[in-house]
Amino acid sequence: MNCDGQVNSADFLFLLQYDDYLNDGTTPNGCPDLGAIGIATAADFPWGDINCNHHLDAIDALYIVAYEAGIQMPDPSGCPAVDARLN
Ligand SMILES: [Ca+2]
Repeated sequence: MNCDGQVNSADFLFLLQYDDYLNDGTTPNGCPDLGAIGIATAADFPWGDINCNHHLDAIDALYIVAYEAGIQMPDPSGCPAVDARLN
């Protein structure tokens, strides 16, 4: 999500802080900012919307920490995998 090529606690914390208004979703190094539309292959899902429900919230952060822990979360159809490379 922060375009460092890894799905890890940095992504989890960034999303959780965004959900708590502790950051504005601006990412480093030209990476799409949280909420940017038209980045993911699935149409109209905002960047960071891990579970493709059109909302950025703590549930998306949960998907990241679950991925790290090897826990399978519900996989909505048409939603890219947590670790999918999108561009
Ligand atoms: Ca979501």
